[in-house]
Amino acid sequence: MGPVGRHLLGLAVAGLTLATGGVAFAELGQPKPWEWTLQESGSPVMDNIVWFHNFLFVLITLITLFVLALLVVVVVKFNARANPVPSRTTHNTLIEVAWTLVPVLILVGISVPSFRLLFLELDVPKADITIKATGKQWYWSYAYPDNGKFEFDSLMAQDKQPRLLGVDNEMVVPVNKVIRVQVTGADVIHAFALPAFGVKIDAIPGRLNETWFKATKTGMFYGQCSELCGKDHAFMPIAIRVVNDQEFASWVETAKKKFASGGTNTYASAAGPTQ
Ligand SMILES: [Cu+2]
Repeated sequence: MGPVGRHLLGLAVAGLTLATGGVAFAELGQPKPWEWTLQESGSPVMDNIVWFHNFLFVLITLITLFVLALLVVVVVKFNARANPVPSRTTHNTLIEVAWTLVPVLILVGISVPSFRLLFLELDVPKADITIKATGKQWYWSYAYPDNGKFEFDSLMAQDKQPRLLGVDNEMVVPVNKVIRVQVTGADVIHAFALPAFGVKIDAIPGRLNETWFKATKTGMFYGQCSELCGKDHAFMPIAIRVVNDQEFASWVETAKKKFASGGTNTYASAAGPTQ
């Protein structure tokens, strides 16, 4: 076998390994090897984002094909050989009205679902549970103000899979409940992002941003800090475990005890140093 053949064989083996690896690790709520689509949706907001993405994709494809067709017509019909005496036309009212009106109508057609989606993301519906997520250099803290006022830190765990996404303490939420997430930063600007829920919002010191999600499937969902925040920005993943109501209730009981001493901030400082 020549060097080219060996090269091709190597590529085939690598491809096969990646393909089987992809199948082995193909799980919900996390990126997959060679993924070229959006992550599978796990919330109503993400369903809408996927729809909007597909809608725009069809639209831009049609527009691009239309412009390409016009270009081809110009190249074929109006080149110097085919059309030696060019027209000296400079104005055409009908065409000018059309090429102004049609793009306006297309943009209005885009803006309607676009604004609907923006409001869906940022108008928080009546929440079942509120969780406060605080971005810190370089980890997240999650507080549960209406479930026993505990707070805990969530740090990347080197020994956990998926690599760079597993954490020691996951955020735990019940399935099919509206979770309001209040997001802030303790030191610099971070961003709380979870692709499968269609959530991405800045965590800004001194400001409380709000977003929400309703997980429609149980399982693990992963995201990452999405605002460059310092040297370990790449190592502060967001891991959310979606469970059923009973599991959530029993987790809350365990968490109340486990995290009684608190995370690093919210309640500790509010309660004073004696607590
Ligand atoms: Cu960051």
